Amino acid sequence: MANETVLKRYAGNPIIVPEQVPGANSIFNSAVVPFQGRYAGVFRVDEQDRTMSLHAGFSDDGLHWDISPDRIRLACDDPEIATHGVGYDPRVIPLDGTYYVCWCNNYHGPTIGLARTDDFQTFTQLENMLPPYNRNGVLFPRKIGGKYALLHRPSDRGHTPFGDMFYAESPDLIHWGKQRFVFGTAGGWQSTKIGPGPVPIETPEGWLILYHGVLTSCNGFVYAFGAAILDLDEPWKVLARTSRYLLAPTTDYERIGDVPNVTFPTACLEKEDGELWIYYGCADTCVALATANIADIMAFTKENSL
Ligand code: M1P
Repeated sequence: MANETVLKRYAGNPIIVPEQVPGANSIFNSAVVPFQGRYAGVFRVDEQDRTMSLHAGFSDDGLHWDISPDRIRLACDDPEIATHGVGYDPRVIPLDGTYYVCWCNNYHGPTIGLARTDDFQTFTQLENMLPPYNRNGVLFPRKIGGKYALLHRPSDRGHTPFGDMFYAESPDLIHWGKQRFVFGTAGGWQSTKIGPGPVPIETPEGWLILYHGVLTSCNGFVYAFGAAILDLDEPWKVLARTSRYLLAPTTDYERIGDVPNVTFPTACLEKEDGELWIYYGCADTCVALATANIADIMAFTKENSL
């Protein structure tokens, strides 16, 4: 099965563009979830002063989004860690009857912040999950073995020419341990760094994850994405992982923008009959949608496993 037959780009791409928020330089790498019969999301909005901020938004159909012109103001009762909605690359995780937001926060350098919300109107900031430096983290959507579980990718302060994926777990979302290596770089499209993407999807055969893989060309990084299947009970054990990418920058909106040649998946919506809507940031400028069937991605991942 060819990757072009597994993932289909939505014909109306890009679905979210900077013009939707006054004062936005770009909107990309954003996270959406089903919410009260509609959809809600947390969006990465880089403002025209190039502050990176998080904005909330709502949609009836997952395609047309009403994104707040105002940055999310995180409530936080600890001034030592309060960061007031500055940050980027959010993931939103439905878990324990509420919604958690992980994002790249700033606490003496990039690290993984955590907040919760019940209504996407008010957000409470919690303890950062990891020490600096780290720019990609996503929680599993349920506890595993009675513990909260996290995929993340340690980094540096800069543009990080390396990166492997790790697992950690916690009894309380504050104290993290049981650090495990999940997987690292491989050849070609994933030779410089790899990192976690959307919330893992539970299937009978294992956790299906989409992850970004980066190569370094003579003109800089190229971000594509692939898939992997992780053990349900011990998710640091990799059951399969794509040797070929599922999607790489080929369209104008993926190739041309503030950072050219970036496709960066951050959210999925599970629709009827196993259909999956994959939201990905494009060229650090806009958001696009690709559709696929979960069974097809699973088959592709196993057929093309490293
Ligand atoms: O500009 C490309 C990407 O750079 C960062 O990714 P990384 O953490 O791999 O360095 C992020 O800002 C990402 O959003 C962006 O697409």
